[in-house]
Amino acid sequence: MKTVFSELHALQSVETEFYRGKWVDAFEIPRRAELVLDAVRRAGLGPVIAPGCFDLAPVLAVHDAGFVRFLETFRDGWVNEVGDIPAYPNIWPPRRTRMIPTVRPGAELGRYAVDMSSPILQGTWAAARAAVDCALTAAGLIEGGENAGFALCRPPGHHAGRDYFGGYCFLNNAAVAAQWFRDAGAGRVAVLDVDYHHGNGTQDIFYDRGDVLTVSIHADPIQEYPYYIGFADERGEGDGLGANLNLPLPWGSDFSAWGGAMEQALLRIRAFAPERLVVSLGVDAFEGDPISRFRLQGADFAEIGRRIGRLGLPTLFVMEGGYAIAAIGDNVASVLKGFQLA
Ligand code: 6XA
Ligand code: ZN
Repeated sequence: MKTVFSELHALQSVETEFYRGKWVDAFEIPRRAELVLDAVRRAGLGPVIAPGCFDLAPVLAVHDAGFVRFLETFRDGWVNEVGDIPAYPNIWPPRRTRMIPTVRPGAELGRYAVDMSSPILQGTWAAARAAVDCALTAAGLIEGGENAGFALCRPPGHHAGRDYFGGYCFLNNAAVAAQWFRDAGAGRVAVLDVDYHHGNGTQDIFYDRGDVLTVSIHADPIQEYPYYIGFADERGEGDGLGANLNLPLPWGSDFSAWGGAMEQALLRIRAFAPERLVVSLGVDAFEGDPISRFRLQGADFAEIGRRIGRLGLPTLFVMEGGYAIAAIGDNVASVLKGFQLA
């Protein structure tokens, strides 16, 4: 399987992040992607290629045009007003506001941000676009007949919704690719999100759609980010009723619980009979992850890959979270090798 990787990911880089009331060393750092790249090379997964350049049409097929324009143009106004510094929101519109546009970058930032974990930097837009390009390039390989591809996306994407960003995510790489598969002719597409955190943005984007099944195995939102969304009774709405499956698990869950949830996920995916599968591949369910509280072991990741491989579907893996620096590479490579050997 080919890996699609862009050096431009490194443009999204901060030293610190606000975590549990303090500024601490950042978890979502460029080194993560470099370590994953090293590991897939060491594992002999296949060639590593650079992404092609896509226009904004596939992004606009899942994201709000005003939001995309904001991400693209925000920095000019911000730098002009406050200088060339990372942009963190410090105000958010309350419920029931009329959302009337303002002329101030800081106010627009709060309109679209859901938290403080995704500062907009000078290079954020280029990095986020390159990540989407990686996802679309890997999707294109599958459209061209390959059975799988790995988009080594950074920044990640699954917390980005139609018109909001947060949780280190700006554009929803997996959702853009899933929609692109639909537009390329796939009748049904499934997204399986194995990241420790609920894929709230992906769920939200496809919530009223019956043609894209969204399935997520994640920490219970009553205890864990992104909170507020990701509960088991969220099943989709309208045409999408039944096409969203959430499998929340409590803190401390190991593979006996996680693997059981995965069986339910796979049953649902099989029943849906998609023509393409997109896997939001976070490896932060690992026991050693510094911001997560599941207990998956290294060997469990190979088993995850094998089980996905046994679906026998053309599969696009899209990188999401995972912050255990010493293990992120091996854990990602294990999933992909497990898939290949299934
Ligand atoms: C924000 C936590 C963001 C979670 C990032 C992640 N403090 N999402 O790994 O999958
Ligand atoms: Zn995560």
